Amino acid sequence: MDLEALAERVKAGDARSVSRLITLIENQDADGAALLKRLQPSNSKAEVIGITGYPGAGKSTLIAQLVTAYRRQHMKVAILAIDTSSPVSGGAILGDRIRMQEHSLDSGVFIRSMASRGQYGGVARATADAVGVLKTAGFDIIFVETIGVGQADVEIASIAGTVVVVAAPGLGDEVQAMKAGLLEVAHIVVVNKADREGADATIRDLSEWTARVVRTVATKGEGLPELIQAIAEHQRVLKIQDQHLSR
Ligand SMILES: Nc1nc2c(ncn2[C@@H]2O[C@H](COP(=O)(O)OP(=O)(O)OP(=O)(O)O)[C@@H](O)[C@H]2O)c(=O)[nH]1
Ligand SMILES: [Mg+2]
Repeated sequence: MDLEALAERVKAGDARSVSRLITLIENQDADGAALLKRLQPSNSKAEVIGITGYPGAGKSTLIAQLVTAYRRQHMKVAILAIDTSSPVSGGAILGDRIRMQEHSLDSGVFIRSMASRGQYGGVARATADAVGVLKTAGFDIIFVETIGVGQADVEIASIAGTVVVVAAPGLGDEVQAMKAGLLEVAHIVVVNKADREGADATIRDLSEWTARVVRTVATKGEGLPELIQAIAEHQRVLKIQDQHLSR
């Protein structure tokens, strides 16, 4: 394999090469590791946004909407879906699928799913490395979609600058479980499916636990401007913190 050539194509943002390198990393290939080392460090200013929450809460649908908004600002967007059953295109209603199909033809959008394969510590490692590759490839916004169960809660916090936890009404026990894990790492909590019964109660409940709760109906785009603003505000805080640290 011509590692030098692959490195150059990754740096140029070539999607197939980016995908190839991520596969090498996933397979814990020695060439992949060597290439990764060669590509670091990057002076990327990418915003890494973790979108996590229970299966079916609407994470992919929300991401599809966010991608549309960021593309309007001409940002290059990448999506890594880790162990989700519906990596962005799947599981969504027809309307979402059509919207994501648009994205899949858009060279400014890179979509990739990754399996954690249940390896202890493997999710964090491979995901962090894949994010590194995407930064090198020049993406401005990198979404990491994970199911927020078990260890993934903590791992997403080490990878993403902004962690968005997605809840939905009617989860009951699952919302209780979230309080113990996910909410501790959340910067923004989204109550999606606000068109469903019980949304107000879920919002009230979660508001007691966290400062920033955003109400959305992802399928209709409701609450999306508020979510985009909340993400931008948090990213601004991160950048100010970084400046202080680098002084
Ligand atoms: N009523 C309603 N349905 C929604 C809303 N957002 C998403 N859905 C639907 O909920 C289902 C699951 O949405 P996804 O976006 O695939 O959810 P997800 O969290 O990515 O699911 P996994 O990746 O499997 O964990 C789809 O059928 C969506 O159309 C919403 O705001 N209201
Ligand atoms: Mg999904």
